[in-house]
Amino acid sequence: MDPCEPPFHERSRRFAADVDVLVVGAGVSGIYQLYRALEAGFSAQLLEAGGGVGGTWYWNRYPGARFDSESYTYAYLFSKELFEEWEWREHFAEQPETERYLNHVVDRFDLRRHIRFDAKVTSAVYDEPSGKWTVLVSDGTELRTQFLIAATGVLSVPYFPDVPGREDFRGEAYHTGLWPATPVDFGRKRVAVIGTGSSGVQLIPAIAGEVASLTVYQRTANWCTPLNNAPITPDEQAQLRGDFEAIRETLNTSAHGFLHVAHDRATFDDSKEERWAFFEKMWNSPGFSKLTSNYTDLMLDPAANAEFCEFVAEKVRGIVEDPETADKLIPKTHRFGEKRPPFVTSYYETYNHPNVSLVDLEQTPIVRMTERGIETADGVREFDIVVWATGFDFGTGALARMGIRGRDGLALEDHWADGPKTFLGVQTTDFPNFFFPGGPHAAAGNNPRYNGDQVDFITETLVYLRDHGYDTIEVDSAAEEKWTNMIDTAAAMPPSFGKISYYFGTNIPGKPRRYLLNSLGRPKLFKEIAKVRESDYKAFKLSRSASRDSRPRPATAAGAQ
Ligand code: NA7
Repeated sequence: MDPCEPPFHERSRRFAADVDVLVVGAGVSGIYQLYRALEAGFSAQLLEAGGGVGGTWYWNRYPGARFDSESYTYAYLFSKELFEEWEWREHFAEQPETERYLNHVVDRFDLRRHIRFDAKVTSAVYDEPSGKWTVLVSDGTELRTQFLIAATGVLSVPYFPDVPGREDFRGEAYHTGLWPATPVDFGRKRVAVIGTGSSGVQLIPAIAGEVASLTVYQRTANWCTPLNNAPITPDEQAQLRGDFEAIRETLNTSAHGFLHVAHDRATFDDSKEERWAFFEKMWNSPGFSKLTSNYTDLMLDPAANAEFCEFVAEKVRGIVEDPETADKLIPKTHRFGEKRPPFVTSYYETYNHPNVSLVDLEQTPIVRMTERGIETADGVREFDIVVWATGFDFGTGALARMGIRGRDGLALEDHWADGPKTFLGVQTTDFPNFFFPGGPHAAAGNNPRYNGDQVDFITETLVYLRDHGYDTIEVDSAAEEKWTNMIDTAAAMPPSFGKISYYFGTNIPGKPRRYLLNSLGRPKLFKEIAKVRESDYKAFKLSRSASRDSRPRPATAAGAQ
């Protein structure tokens, strides 16, 4: 069936709203949600704040930005034809290729006419009598929708640290997450990069060859390991096409959403010599396989993790010629995988360039920005360009800034003042008919895979409501409490990310320290979704708002454990 026919304005307005489904955000999840809603026969529209599709892959267009999940594992799997016709050039595609791909998808499935660009949602208010949402857009327009689906992403609100004098700097200043469409001219410029997370360490080697000087301001060293990117050969392309069904099956069922094969041995099953040989294999393996295919106890046994860290530290010392710089680049305060590990291409090698230097902010913290540069405890350095690679308000940042108001005008940001409360990372109490796939609490791993699971579940839920004559859905508070408690409890146990990671909101001053992923991951998500199905949505209150003779069903939390 063509998912886009007939267009939404020709459909029956079965919920007497402007649209049945309003999606916010044209990133990977939002595009998929739009596709699925249309395919299921709902009228749907998508609002996007940016001028084009892509979400993360629209805003993060800094030099060096690329996937660190394999391209074909990150891409959509809903269409065999799409999978077969799009040939990714590299195992880990660069941002322009991904942006092209997402534009291709939107045009291939005729979705563009359902998308409004430069349309930032400024408020979304639930209207209790009608059971619909009223959404205000930055251009002054107003829309009414039966179901509001915020696919606004977890890494979509860039974070600028509150450095005194930040606005005083007179040179060019950029954030990696808000990169301009016009290429930045780094040629022969004195450049500072602040931040050495995944974005900073991708950008740094990509511009080092162009600049007059590059000064990297590092607050915390990271355990960077090679991405090991390569072009996809014609033989590999043919194999990918041939293996589509098997690839889809693996990606749709695996815990982390990767194709990597898990190892079957623990660290100390092997002698040191065998371990080092295995770690060498890991060092040369693609992207996240250092986490997913490493020794089984890597994230469970600190002594095992320390072995891998020792191996990586040896590698850094072997690559970086200046021992003092090498030492600064080796993390001292956290283990591998305790923070989100970046995957790099020639990152450590960059510090061997004579025009590249590293400032360790642990030793010499930033005091302030001046008109001409950056002042640390060590004095002022002058720059033409400063790049803030300082991260994002992860997980809840966008949702908390959209002016979302649920029952009785309750602000989502107040409802979540102590951290998000969700069920399956898709709904929260007091916000009926509101969903947020790709937000907090879903799972962990290859992001589009588990966000796609949520989109599939939401679409299935909307169809269930339609088929059973309901038009209002709200998660039961007991189900939400159980899911949220499960997230918090599991987060305190290995192999969860550490409390120092931004997955706990730690990078944002004043943000509650609550886990924003789900460390029990996709297996738990799948299990609970199955329970919802089997129990006929017992974890939700379903009602008919048309006549407002709301008949909430008995509230139970059978869907949550
Ligand atoms: P990250 O991973 O949050 O990295 C942000 C970096 O900015 C990190 O090195 C921070 O140091 C640094 N930072 C933050 N605040 C400051 C201040 N005040 N001074 C100096 N340095 C600071 O964001 P990315 O954009 O790199 O990556 C985000 C995700 O995008 C990534 O995980 C992938 O999923 C894609 P810190 O470590 O906090 O000391």
